[in-house]
Amino acid sequence: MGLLDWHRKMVLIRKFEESVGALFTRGLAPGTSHLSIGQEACAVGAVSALDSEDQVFSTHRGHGHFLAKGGDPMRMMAEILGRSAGYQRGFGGSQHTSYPPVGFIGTNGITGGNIPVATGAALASKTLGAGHVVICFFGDGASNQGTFHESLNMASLWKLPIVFFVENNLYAQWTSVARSTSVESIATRGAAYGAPGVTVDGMDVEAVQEVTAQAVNQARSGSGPTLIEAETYRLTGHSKSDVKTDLYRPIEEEKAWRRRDPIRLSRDRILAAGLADEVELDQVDDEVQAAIDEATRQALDSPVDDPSSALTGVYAARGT
Ligand SMILES: Cc1ncc(C[n+]2csc(CCOP(=O)(O)OP(=O)(O)O)c2C)c(N)n1
Ligand SMILES: [Mg+2]
Repeated sequence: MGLLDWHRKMVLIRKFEESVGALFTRGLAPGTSHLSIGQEACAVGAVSALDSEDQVFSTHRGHGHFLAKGGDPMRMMAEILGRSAGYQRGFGGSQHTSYPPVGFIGTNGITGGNIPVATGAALASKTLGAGHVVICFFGDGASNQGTFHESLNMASLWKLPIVFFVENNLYAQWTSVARSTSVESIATRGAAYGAPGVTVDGMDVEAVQEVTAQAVNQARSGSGPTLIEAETYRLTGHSKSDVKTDLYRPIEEEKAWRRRDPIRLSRDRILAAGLADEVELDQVDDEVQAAIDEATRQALDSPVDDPSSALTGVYAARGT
C-alpha cells in the first residue's frame, strides 16, 4: 500500500459522504449525520498503519474510519438510510454502527464515550495475549472529557496496546479549542500521564501514516500508548443541521484550510512524483464515483426492516 492506494481511499470516503449529504438534503435519510469531509487523511493515514486484526474505535464522525478499515459502502449506506441491508439492519444508523469481523468496533454518539471502552479492549488484548493493537479516534472536544484523562492514565500505567488519536479540527460543535481547552497543544497532555505525545499535519496522509505506524509499533511491543494529535479541519458543518459555519468560523480561516484539502495535497504529490498523471487520477475519481452511485442505488433499493423485528438483537429488557 502506498500513496496511490491511500489517495483512492480518501476519494472513496469523500464521494461516499457527498452522497450521504445529498441523500439527507433530499430527505431520504433519517436523523442527522456528521461528515468528515476534510479529515480523510486522518482516517486513511492512521488506519493504513494497522494490521487487519487490529481494532478501531470511532466517534459520531466515523464514516471515514469505517471505510478505511474495510467497511462495505453499500451496507454502510443502507445502515445510514435505515434499510435492512445495513450492518445493523438499519437500527443503528450513522452513530451506532459496527462490524467486528473487519476490526471496526464501532461509531459512538457520546463525546469521549468510546475512550474507556477502547482502553478496556486494549486491556483485553494484553490480558489474553491476543497481540492486536487498538486505535481510538476522538475529537478535540472529547479531550476535555474526564474519560480521556482517566483512560490515558490507566493505559499508560498498564502499558496497554492502544493509540489515542485526536482529530483536532479546532471546534467542538460551535466552540473553538481556544475557548474550551487549557493547553495550546493537546499532544502535550500525554506528558501528564507519562505517554509520548506527537503532533502531525492531519491533512498529509503520508505524515499521518508514518507517525501512526511508529505509535502502533510501540503499542504492539508492550511500550504502551501514544497520544497523536492530528491538526485537521472539517470542510463542512458540524452536522447536517449546521449549514451556517460562518457564524462561528472566520471565512478566511475556512478558505485557508480549504487550500490544504487533503485530497488536493495527495493529488499534487502524486503528480509531482510522477506516480500517475491527470488523466489517470480523473479516472480514479470516475471509477470511485460509479462505485458509490451503485452502492447508493442498491442501498435505496433495500427495504426498511419489518417493524415486528424491532426487538430482535435488543439485549436490555425492562425488569418485571
Ligand atoms: C457527552 C456528550 N456531550 C455532548 C454531546 C453533543 N455533541 C455531539 S458532537 C459534539 C462535539 C464534539 O466535538 P469534538 O470532540 O471536537 O468532535 P468533532 O465533532 O469536532 O469531530 C458534542 C458536544 C454528546 N454527543 N455527548
Ligand atoms: Mg472537534
